[in-house]
Amino acid sequence: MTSKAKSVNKALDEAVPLCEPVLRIREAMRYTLLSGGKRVRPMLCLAACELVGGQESTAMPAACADEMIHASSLIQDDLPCMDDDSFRRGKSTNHIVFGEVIAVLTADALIALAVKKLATSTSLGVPPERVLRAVLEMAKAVGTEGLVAGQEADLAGEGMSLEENEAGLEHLEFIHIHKTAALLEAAAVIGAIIGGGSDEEIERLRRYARCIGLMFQVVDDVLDVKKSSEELGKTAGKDLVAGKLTYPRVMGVEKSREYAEKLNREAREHLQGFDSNKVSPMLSLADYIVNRQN
Ligand code: GRG
Repeated sequence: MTSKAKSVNKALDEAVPLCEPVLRIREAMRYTLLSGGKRVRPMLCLAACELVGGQESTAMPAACADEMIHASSLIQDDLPCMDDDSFRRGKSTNHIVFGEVIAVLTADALIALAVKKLATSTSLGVPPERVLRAVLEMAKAVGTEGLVAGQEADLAGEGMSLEENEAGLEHLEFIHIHKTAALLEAAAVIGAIIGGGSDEEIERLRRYARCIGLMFQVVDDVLDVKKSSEELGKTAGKDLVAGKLTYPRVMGVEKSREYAEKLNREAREHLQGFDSNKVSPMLSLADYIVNRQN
């Protein structure tokens, strides 16, 4: 995983060179794209490609595209009209450093670059029909069947008390299947498509990734509670104040942890049938997500 993350960082660095003319927008793209991050989505994409028999290098443009979409979504999520966050990954957010106009354009440019990057997979010998299928998966994960729908639902439920939000758990699952799991799912599915996986292999990986996508968010919510209680006394945690719908709020911290473990078990079940030696990076990735501390 460490070596995969290093290769991804190098490829991302090369994807947005600071060439002449040095545009502010390119600096802003690099600022978010290269400001740390665990690189979970690209790792998932590369590992899925290898699992179905493809080469890591063939999936690298697709892996970068996944991270570019992720970076775009983070910039937008942090804007004053959305979550209004000033810090991410221990640094000032994009709009704080570059201003709102550049931040919005940066998010746009990252989406365009992601599509361009994915399309360049053909120059590495990936058949055009696989690339087209991958582009469709990506578009589905970003738009009204994915991130955008999840974000709308999330913002609509903000500030509601649990009593006001009757849909509770159902609403929460809708948000995170769209807002978080959709891109993780697309990353794995795109990797498997690029690697030449069969329809059955692609669908098994889709189900695995959906489980770990949801698990990712349950763990995120539990970590937020931990962070909030550590910070309490200095400033109350944002989620507690804004009354954001989270798994610990709906089912409590202990039940949330158990749910994450259940999703990890389910994710593993979907991998049965793959070569047991080749599947270990996927299992490690799931364990990493469930046990992560940041
Ligand atoms: C059109 C791209 C696009 C987006 C519009 C703004 C928006 C709709 C969606 C927001 C989606 C969002 C920010 C979801 C949160 C997902 C999440 C769990 C982020 C944290 O991911 P990590 O932990 O972050 O992988 P790092 O920093 O490690 O990369």
